[in-house]
Amino acid sequence: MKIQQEKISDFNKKELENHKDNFDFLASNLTKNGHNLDTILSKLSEFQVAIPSWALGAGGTRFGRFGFYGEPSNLEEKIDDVGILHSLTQTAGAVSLHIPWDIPSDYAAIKQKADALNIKFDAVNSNTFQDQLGAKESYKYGSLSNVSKAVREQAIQHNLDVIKIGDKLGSKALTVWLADGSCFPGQNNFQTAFQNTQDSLIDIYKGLPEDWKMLVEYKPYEPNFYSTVIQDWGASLMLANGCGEKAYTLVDLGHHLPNSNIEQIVSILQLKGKLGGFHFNDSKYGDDDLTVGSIKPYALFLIFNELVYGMQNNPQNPDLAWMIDASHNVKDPLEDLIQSLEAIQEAYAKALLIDQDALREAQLNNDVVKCQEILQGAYRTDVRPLLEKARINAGAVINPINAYRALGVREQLIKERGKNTVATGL
Ligand code: PSV
Ligand code: MN
Repeated sequence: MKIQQEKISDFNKKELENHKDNFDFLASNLTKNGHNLDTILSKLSEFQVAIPSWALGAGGTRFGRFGFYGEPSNLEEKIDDVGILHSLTQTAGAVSLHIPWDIPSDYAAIKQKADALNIKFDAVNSNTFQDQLGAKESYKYGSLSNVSKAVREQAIQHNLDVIKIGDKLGSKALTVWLADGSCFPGQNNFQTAFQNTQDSLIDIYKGLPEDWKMLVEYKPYEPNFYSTVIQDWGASLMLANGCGEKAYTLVDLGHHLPNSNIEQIVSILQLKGKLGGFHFNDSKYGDDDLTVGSIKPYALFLIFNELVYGMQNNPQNPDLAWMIDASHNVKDPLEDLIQSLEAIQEAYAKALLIDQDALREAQLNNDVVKCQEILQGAYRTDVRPLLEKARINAGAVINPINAYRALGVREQLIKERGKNTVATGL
């Protein structure tokens, strides 16, 4: 299914008047306060977030999976779904593939499809957390960290193969997330596991094309529940530094112990030029992979405050690979992703409203109250009309969820694909 541009224009006509009233009110307030709306609007339009190929079907939990009708059953259909999201929002101009869930059978055809929908291939993700049918070695006791050289070699080779696949599609980064760790004290020698991981990552790093990055993702627990080899940003940064300048740390919002100060982690990594990628989601307890901004929108805003500061003040840090990493059991996955995209844009827009000079001055004067007023003033601004305007400018719809429902996208997908399709992924 492809959403025609005229359907978007028709839909916008109905909501334009309402949008205009809200936008004019906000625009006049922001302009009075010295904001340059054109700059903010163009930053919002430029901000593109990759959709992970595994979030387009219903996610499961270890207690079961409730499928969603009309799920994409192959890579072509997944790209179509990203195309739908991108037409409605114009903020989802990339897809992030997970290998081997999404190995293209026809590279030229997949590339052509993605090009036609204006979708780029962002970081490719390797998978050494599941055994593949027919694989010689098992990852039950780890992959890059395994005590067995044969297992490590298989996992290294998989990552090198993933790079080759990504290269054919135009990706420029490999994301490595390891489930490696231990479930019980004494099961692993921490130092051996870490050193094996470092050595394996170096071997993968040697296979990176010149213009590629390697992104090392950390996570404190799950599926291992006593220790994880790359448990936090410190471990990730050490491993990245041990590989070289093309290796970076990747922050996934759900991969922190409760109450971790993620904005501080993000800030310091940017200072050191070592923040390479970012996975968005939200959580109440652990790596819950809920819709971005659904639980802790203020925390997301504070993180964006640091990201914006870094983008403006840390030229030593490269452009980041942005991706949504969420998937769950109860919502229509496309509606969920639309909500996540909106929450990301909203947090970004609010962060762009922070008067950085005034904040700096208040910090230098130790005016703690003023600092809080500045941050919360920006956070309390209802920026939704700005997001709508950015979407109109980019040729997207004013209200993507309304449009998705009014256009009967899911119904159409069910008609085309049937009720019993299952997307590859978790
Ligand atoms: C692991 O929890 C993770 O965050 C990694 O990024 C994986 O690639 C992704 O989720 C899907 O399993
Ligand atoms: Mn992740």
